Amino acid sequence: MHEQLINPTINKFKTEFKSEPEHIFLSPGRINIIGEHVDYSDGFVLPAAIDKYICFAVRKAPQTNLCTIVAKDLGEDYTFDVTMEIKPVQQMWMNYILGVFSQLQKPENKFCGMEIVFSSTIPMGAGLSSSAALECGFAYILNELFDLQISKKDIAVIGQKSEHSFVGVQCGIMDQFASVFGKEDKVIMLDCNSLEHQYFDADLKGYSLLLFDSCVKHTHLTSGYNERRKDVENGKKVLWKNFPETEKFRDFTLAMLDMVKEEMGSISYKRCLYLLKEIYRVEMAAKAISEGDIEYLGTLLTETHAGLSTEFEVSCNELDFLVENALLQKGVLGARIMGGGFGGCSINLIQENKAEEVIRIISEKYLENFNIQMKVYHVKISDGIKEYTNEYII
Ligand code: GAF
Repeated sequence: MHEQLINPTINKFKTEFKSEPEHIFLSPGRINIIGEHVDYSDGFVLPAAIDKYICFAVRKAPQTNLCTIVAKDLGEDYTFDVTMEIKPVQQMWMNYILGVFSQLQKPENKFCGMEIVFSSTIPMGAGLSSSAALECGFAYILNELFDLQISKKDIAVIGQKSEHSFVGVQCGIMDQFASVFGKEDKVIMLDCNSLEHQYFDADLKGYSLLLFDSCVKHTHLTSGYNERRKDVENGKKVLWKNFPETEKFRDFTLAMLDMVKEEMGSISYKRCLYLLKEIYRVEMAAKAISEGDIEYLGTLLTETHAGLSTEFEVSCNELDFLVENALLQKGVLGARIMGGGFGGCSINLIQENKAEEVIRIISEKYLENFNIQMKVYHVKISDGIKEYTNEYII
């Protein structure tokens, strides 16, 4: 990590600002074992932070009101005045940051200038939540540098709101929560309604979770993510109109859903059907992990893929191909598209000693069919955002 990420970020800081950074922060991406699209529907999710990070090298610049942010990997930078009104800008990456700053720009928070360089090992557009790592990383930095006393939960919520208001993606809370609350070797079982959560040991008993990147890039602003959310909101309206006593979306039953099928229309019906089944699957998956029933966990992952592909309709040919072919291989217990969909990675539950063979076969087939070289990520479940305090090795 030093060679690849931390040292180059520090070196860039030195050349840009002719000084040493005062702090280094690491903000991780995430995987999600199961529970897709249910984070905006009172569902449960099972994500975990991973050892792919955005690294921020940071220095306060008290002599000025200017905050300069250098996006090393993009070769771009942006400067804003911390005392001026903040509005969305053309550079999309900067909106994740400005959306956070605008929420914290209050009379009681006294900011000064800052110098920041960031660089990342989280592939962009691969469904590993580089955007949540950026938003929450920046909120975390402000909290530390200016002693804002924001709770970890609020850091996640501020990150999510930044996406809603400055980026235009109506995302749920899962990605931000995982980036902030991740714990080494633990999976988070998060209730997206109350934000109560518990940690599970990520012991997969000789199996591992491998990510196959389809290299089909997507962004939730244009992918159909917001549209799916609208379909779901329409469905919810009909459900609550007919069953006003129901407290949470997850309390609706499939029988109730069937009773309002006509009124809801086929699209919203399919979306809600997927969601109610997925919420149940997550509870079953948490039970399977805690009981060590890895085979059943695999079955649930594969069922999720079928739901995402046919009911929620967020897959694509490339991902269906990766999943279907992975499932044909010995040692693969389950596979599915991971994250919001429309591209990005599949997550595969594979027997550790069969992994190399599966990778070889799937890579070859994928290249042959789509002329795309699939990428493979072996990820380790890791801690959430933190300041990196080891002595910097340059
Ligand atoms: C994206 C969103 F940002 C999350 O909130 C979540 O809805 C996910 O897609 C699908 O589970 O990553």
